[in-house]
Parts: sequence; structure tokens; C-alpha cells
Amino acid sequence: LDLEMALRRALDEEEFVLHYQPKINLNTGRISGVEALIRWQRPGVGLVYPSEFVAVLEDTGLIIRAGAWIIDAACRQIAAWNRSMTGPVHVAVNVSSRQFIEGDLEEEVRAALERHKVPAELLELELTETALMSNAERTIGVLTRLKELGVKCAIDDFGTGYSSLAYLQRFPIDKLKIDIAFVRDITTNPNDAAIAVAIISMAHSLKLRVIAEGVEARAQLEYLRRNRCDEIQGYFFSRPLPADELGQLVAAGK
Ligand code: G
Ligand code: G
Ligand code: MN
Ligand code: NA
Repeated sequence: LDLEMALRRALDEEEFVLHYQPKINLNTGRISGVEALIRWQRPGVGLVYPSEFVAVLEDTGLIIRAGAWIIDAACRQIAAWNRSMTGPVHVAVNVSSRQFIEGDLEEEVRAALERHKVPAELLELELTETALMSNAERTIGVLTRLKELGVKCAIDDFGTGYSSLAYLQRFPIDKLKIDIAFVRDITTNPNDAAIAVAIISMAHSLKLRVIAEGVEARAQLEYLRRNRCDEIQGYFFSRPLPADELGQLVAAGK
């Protein structure tokens, strides 16, 4: 309850901040975009990670307000990078299940893009299988309208939830994100490797891009590259960074 009150205060006082983790295009070796990850600068405590508070935001419904703030903050950052950098920076935002199911995601996205004058194709939404499958017919409508707006959509943590493969081809999505669970032991566990390779192959058959998260070692990167994964993300290349540090990394042409 204390935590809930502190989180309400955090929303009112704008104590949240987004950090950004780069994604690397395995064909070019360059940064192709970033994933925004929320942190809480809690007064008197310091930087608090989402494992400590995102579940509480979800359980209390505060995630609806927080989710709208996250989308707005990401669009504000895209606009700032658009002004200060030579090339555009694509930003992916995590959308919680409750935000997708109960919130007005389309309107929040439309309003934030307009408010910050951001080209829609620079914004990507990372959605979970659970959120997408909770009402598949509604999901098709929402995703279709987001696609018409020009926003990209990815399925996060792919392979851990329950997705109907029949719906996978009916959902107008752009990308699958292979869950860290299959990446961690990809070079030593043949079962994990088989699943990762099958996801890559299926994604490409469906004309989707595919990214692997949680890449911590060169051997994992090389395995994924050999098996035609499009992008990777993980500590091997970089941890999530504050906006100014991420900006320096991009400007350095990495
Ligand atoms: O950032 P970290 O590395 O600790 O993230 C832990 C978990 O919190 C992940 O499951 C991640 O998807 C989730 N998370 C991080 N940032 C956000 C966010 O902005 N919105 C939502 N809904 N979840 C987030
Ligand atoms: O649920 P989601 O996939 O959005 O969460 C991403 C989470 O993974 C964040 O908590 C982020 O900090 C974490 N993460 C990013 N790169 C790595 C990595 O290389 N290894 C591990 N263990 N976690 C990572
Ligand atoms: Mn994610
Ligand atoms: Na993920």
C-alpha cells in the first residue's frame, strides 16, 4: 500500500525516466533502434528497476496512466533525437497487457505522435502474446488501425506465452522478439537452439523481422547471425542507458 501511494506520487511528480537499450542490425553491424525501459528515480532511494514496481502498477491499474506517460515520453525523446542527430532513431516501447486490453492504446499513440510531431514509423510497440490473444478479433482491429497510422508492432518474449499460430498470420505485426529463455543457452543447449532457429525461419516465412534479446556473448551473436536472425539486443553490446549516453553512442556511429 505504501508502494502504491509512492507510485501515485511518482506519476504526479514525474519521477519516472526512460532508459534506452540499443538493438543491432546483424547485416550492417549498426544500431537499428532502441528499446525504452522504465526506471523510477525514487527520492531518497535512487534508481529503482521495473522488477520492483511494474507488477504493482499492473495490479493497481496505475499502469494505464503510466503507460500513457511512457508513450508520451518516448515520443518526446524521438523528437529530440530527430532534432539533434543526423539519422532517425527508432524507439520501441513495452505495452503491458492491461494497457493493451483496457487502455485506449490507439488514441494515446495517435495523440503522442501528433503532440511531438513524430513520424509514426519511428515508434514501435512491443506487445505480449497474452495481451494479443486475450481477445484475438479485437486485437486484429487494433493492430490494423495502428498499422494504418504507420506504427510498427512486435511480439515481445515470443515463445513463452500461448500464441495460436493461426492468429500469427492474421495479426498485422512486423516483428517477433525471441525470448531470452531460448537465447541464454543457445550455443550449448540443442533444444533451445532448435526453437530459436524455428522461430527465425517461421518469422521469415511470414515476412516478419526477427530480433533476439538477452545476447550477452559473442558466440550467441555469431550463432544468431549464421542462422539469419535480423537483429540482436543485449548486454554484449550495451546495457540500457540514459538518453544522453545513448545519444552519444549513436552519434559515435556505432
Ligand atoms: O528494464 P528491465 O531490465 O529491468 O525490465 C524488467 C521488466 O520490466 C521487463 O519485463 C520489461 O518488459 C518490463 N518493463 C520495462 N520497462 C517497461 C515499460 O516501460 N512498460 C512496461 N509495461 N513494462 C516495462
Ligand atoms: O520483457 P522485456 O523483454 O521487455 O524485458 C527486457 C529486459 O531484459 C529488461 O529487464 C532488460 O534490462 C533485460 N535485458 C536486456 N539485455 C539483457 C541481457 O543481455 N541479459 C539479461 N539477463 N537481461 C537483459
Ligand atoms: Mn520488451
Ligand atoms: Na522481451
